[in-house]
Amino acid sequence: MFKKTSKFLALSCVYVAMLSTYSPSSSATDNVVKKSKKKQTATKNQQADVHFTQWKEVSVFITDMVAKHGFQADELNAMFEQTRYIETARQLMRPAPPGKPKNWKAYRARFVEPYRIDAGVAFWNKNADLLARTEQQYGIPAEIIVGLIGVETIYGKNTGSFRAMDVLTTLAFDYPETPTRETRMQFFRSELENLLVLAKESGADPFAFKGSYAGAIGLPQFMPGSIRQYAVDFDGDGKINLNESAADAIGSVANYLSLHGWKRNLPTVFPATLSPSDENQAQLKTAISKGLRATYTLNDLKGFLTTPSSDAPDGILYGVIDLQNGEDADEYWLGTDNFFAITQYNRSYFYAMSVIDLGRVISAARQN
Ligand SMILES: [Ca+2]
Repeated sequence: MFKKTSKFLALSCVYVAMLSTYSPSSSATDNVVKKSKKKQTATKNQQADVHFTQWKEVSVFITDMVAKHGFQADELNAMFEQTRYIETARQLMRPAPPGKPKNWKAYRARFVEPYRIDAGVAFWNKNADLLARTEQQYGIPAEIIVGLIGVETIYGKNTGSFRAMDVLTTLAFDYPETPTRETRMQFFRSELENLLVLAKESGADPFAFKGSYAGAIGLPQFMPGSIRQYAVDFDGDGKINLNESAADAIGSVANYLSLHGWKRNLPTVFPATLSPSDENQAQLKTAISKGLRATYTLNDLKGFLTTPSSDAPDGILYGVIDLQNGEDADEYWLGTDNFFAITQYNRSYFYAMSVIDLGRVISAARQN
């Protein structure tokens, strides 16, 4: 996994979610994907006249894969001969034009809404035993897993129907002209490599992996590299299937969070209040620039940022979360290591807060 500490990325919303496929998930942009589905048909999606096997960089890649992983060159050539160029994937990777100021309330409303809440209650009820077992084994509360899979794909209703092989190849060798083009192509080449190795290791057809325009696969939208590193066969059928097995998706999300710093029995966030003054603004700026990490004790923050919540424990570290609300005042929270574990899934405060809020609301709805 790549790690970025840019404050700009940390304070992200839709725009940044589109850019940040360094995390396993690249799908919090589901509105964008939906839009593209409406506009694009299968035939418009591809350029039939593109033959990847004629591209020099693809030949080099094939040679590398043969040397590194023992693939047969003719087998890979045959695969890339069948691989389609996906113009949509390329278009969706272009940076969005500068828009309105970031707005947490507007972002939240897209995810914490009746359709997703109802689907979440149904998913939780259907998988209640499994979620309880997961909580016991990994220490991740059911509401976090339910919130996360809901934000990602509405419990599998919105996983994307692109062949990962097609979109990863397109983005690995023809990423749009952006300042980060080289890094991004490296990233997608590495994910393409992971997809090929994953398919080989699991005896699967690489074209069978379906997902988002960025190659994120299944209910939890894992990139192929994350599947290899973090996914688990939680239903014990001998295969990892993130597209069809809710159990595998649930177990894999739990395993991912657990290996990214999740701590059992630790809450995620506490509301915070900023005492307004210029000096506090400066301190706040410094605190936010620490990136997606918890580095402050409550005592360090005393004087400029306080939490009215009496159950915020002493003796642990917090990070400062600043949620911009368009023209309205920013909202502040203190995040624990568990909040930042969620940002390892998708590097966005808005994303992590949506996961937490959706899970919380679904949990409350189940009680009624
Ligand atoms: Ca399985």
